[in-house]
Amino acid sequence: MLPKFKLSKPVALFLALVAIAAGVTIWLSQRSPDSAYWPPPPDAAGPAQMFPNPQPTAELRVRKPVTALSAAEKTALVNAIQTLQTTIPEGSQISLYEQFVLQHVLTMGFRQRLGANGPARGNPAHSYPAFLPWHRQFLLAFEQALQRVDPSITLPYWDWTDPKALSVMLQADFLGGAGQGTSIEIPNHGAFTGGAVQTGPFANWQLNPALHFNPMTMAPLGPHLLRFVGLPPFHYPLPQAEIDTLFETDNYEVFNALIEGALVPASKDSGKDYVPGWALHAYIHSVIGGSLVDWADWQQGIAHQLDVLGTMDSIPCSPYDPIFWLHHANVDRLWAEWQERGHSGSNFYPAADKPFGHNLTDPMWPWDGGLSAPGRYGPEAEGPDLRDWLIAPTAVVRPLDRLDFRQLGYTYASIELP
Ligand SMILES: [Cu+2]
Repeated sequence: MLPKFKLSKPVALFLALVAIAAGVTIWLSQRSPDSAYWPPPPDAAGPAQMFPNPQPTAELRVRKPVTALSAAEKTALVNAIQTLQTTIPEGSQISLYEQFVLQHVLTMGFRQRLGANGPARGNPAHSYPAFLPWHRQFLLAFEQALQRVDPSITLPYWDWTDPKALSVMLQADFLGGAGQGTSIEIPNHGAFTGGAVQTGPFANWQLNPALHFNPMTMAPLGPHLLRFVGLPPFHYPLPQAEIDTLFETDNYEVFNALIEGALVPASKDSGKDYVPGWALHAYIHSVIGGSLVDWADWQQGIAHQLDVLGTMDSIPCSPYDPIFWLHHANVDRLWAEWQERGHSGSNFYPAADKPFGHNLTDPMWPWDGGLSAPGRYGPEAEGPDLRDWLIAPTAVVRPLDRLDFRQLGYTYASIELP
């Protein structure tokens, strides 16, 4: 039999308050800091569903800076590139790697006088709004081709402001050295050297002459990968301040033109916001490829190209140099960062009134299901018709489909994970 206690009213009240306080403390200690999910919904089956934390980035591949690659990662990337370059698919005249070069070359074939067919207008990949989504798709398709060789591969990116990144890429055990064997006289600057890449894994590539030419003269650039690294006026690295100007605009078309490099911020006294220029993406193509400029014009701030020297300086043929992919991964990264800073989604892409192929829901050649076809474009009129070599991709891709990079399964190391 239990003994009987008789509590006075104040003591009973005190004990009741202590009990409530203890209960509240225990309850508070057990609940998630994310109170939006408390209490659990009635149909929640267990703790996993009570505090959903999907971590959408957990399974994303992370594209890293080139300086962060291990020796094994560099070797895997080089080996996969070599496999694409030495594999000639059934029914193709050229390698898997060269199919990518060919797609890029044929984007130049949409000038009306060349006999293009279909609704596509302008260059599907350059000089217009689809520059960014077109190259995002191009890189993704290339990365997927590499992954079919080696599933561990993720494309690295070249941060143009990192002084170490260029020398890391140009090692003989990675992407090979700067070119050698050709002396170039630069007015007021003296003699510089460039030419065929003679060290590293791509030194004995035999480039297809129909896919390696000077787009200003249409003359062949020869059978070797050509580099003319750091020839004046193209200095490396780029100042961070130049990158910062990209993030000052909220306008997609301005951002796209700035990063492509055909537009630069104007000087304060000019009365304009932006003027034609040669910067960022276009400039870096010339840091590797070299380019002869008119010096008198250059000193006036006028970009006037006199001649193309190396592979990366030939915009149509530039994907032949494997550095292209690391360079364009950085273009894509900077767009991704701009999107992250309040410019994500289709409100930040033109919906209409652009040349066909550049509006939000226009299919982008060559991922347009055969809607458009380029005209004849290539180094020699009597040479092969490059259109006959193309194995057209079957996917249909619009700018809208390439705005959300995470949906494509990747992110960048420089983008803070949410
Ligand atoms: Cu391009």
